[in-house]
Amino acid sequence: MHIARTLFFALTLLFFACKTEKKEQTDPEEQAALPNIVIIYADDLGYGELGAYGATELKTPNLDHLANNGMRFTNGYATSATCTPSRYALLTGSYPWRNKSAKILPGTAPLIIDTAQTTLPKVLKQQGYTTGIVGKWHLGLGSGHVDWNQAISPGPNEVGFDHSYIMAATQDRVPTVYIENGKVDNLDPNDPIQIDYQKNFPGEPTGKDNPELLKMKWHHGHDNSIVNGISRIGFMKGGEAAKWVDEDMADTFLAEAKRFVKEKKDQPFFLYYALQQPHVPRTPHPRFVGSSGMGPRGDVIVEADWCVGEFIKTLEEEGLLENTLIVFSSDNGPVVNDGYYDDSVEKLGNHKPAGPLRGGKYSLFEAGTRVPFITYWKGKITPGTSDAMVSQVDLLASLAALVNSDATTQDSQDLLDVLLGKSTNGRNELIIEASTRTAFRKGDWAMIPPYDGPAIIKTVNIEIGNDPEYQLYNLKEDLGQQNNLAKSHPEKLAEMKAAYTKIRGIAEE
Ligand code: NG6
Ligand code: CA
Repeated sequence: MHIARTLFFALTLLFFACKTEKKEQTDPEEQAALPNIVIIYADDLGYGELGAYGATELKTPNLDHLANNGMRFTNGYATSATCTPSRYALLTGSYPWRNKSAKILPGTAPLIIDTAQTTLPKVLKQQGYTTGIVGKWHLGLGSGHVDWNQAISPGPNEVGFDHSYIMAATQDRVPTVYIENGKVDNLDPNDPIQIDYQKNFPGEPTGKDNPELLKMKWHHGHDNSIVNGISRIGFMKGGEAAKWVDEDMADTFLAEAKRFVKEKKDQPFFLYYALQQPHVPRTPHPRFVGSSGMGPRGDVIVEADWCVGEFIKTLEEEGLLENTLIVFSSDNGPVVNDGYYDDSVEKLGNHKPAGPLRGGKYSLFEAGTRVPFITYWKGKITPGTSDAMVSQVDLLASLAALVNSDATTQDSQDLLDVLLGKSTNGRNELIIEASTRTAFRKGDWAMIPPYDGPAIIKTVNIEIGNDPEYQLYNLKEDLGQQNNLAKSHPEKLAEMKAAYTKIRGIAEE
């Protein structure tokens, strides 16, 4: 009896405690004060690609508008020089090198975010936000073998997103279908999807064996299944009705992003709008073909810029622009030839995708991870340029602070005031990653530890930072990383090594 009464008392207390907590989180007045948050994330867009970042040959008026009327960061970083690890850090606030699975994933890879892990959408959801992702995922799906014909789980909806409309991996990897809330969109059950990354399905054409079927030829890799005249990475059979039309992808994602905003506008929302451009295969809608004079790579950047403009217009029409913080960035640096013959090299002209930086995608040099990084909030952010160092890994703690949550992680720093242009006190130091190698940025200095392997990936023509010796650069005097000061500045090198080792948790050599 006594136990029963105590239990009843305890349960009653718990009930009221939960109720009070819930009430606090969903107080309509507090909620009304919370701004919407949109992260627009490009795929492989380099530091020098936008007018606002010095591009003269490409026209990007909509992104320039955001940059020129918001904060334009000159030291804004993706955590990694490739996609999956950067996206992992963006959503989890955790450095990707802490997770061994955070490397470029095939379309069949299992989800690499633990469903118990803190994530940005979860943090925002806890504060009453409706959360959505539209666009590229590339963080794995399921927990082992995925049956694409059934509900696919866990995925974005299990790590904090209320709504998801995604491509599983990349535009150049199978499955080439959209997935809405764990279900392949437009799938005909009589034509089930089969995916294999090891071997082809008997009788199915491939880029390697059937070049006559291709409208865009592969240069390296990308010689497996053919979808819409483009051969991809991985083999796929079935799912004809569900296959995307590459040229419509930008419009499809834009329509979904707009739909999300229109449907969710009555409560604070978070939208992660992950554009597919200018990743390969570059397939501009016919409206944009020839728009840049630079071939498909330039054309899809113009297309992406247009999408951003249209999206902003929707926010404006819905009366949401003054109450929405927009963050724009890219998952890694630029690559011109990433595996298809698409005229990008031939028609590049004077355009410099990396701007003044050395390297590109896959590189430990600056162009691998230093990317356009813009925050825009009409009426709230005073336009300006900030040289403060900020990383995408900081968005979790910073946006948590914005919504009155104290959520944080080991690696994410609360740089909200920096992002809003109220402070120039950015990060002191940062680890950057490229294909499991890491390097270090502290103050004006960048250090790359010695790594074996080729200095250049020849197929993509990018210097990736490998060198048998330590490299040390003073970025203030030498942004293009031409003068290795490791030998002439032994004290600085020692200081950098010590600080790097402390965070990276590996023994100094
Ligand atoms: C590489 C692909 C490249 C691209 C990249 C992922 C080859 C030879 N290259 O392995 O084309 O798909 O993976 O890009 O297959 S990312 O932006 O998603 O990281
Ligand atoms: Ca990428």
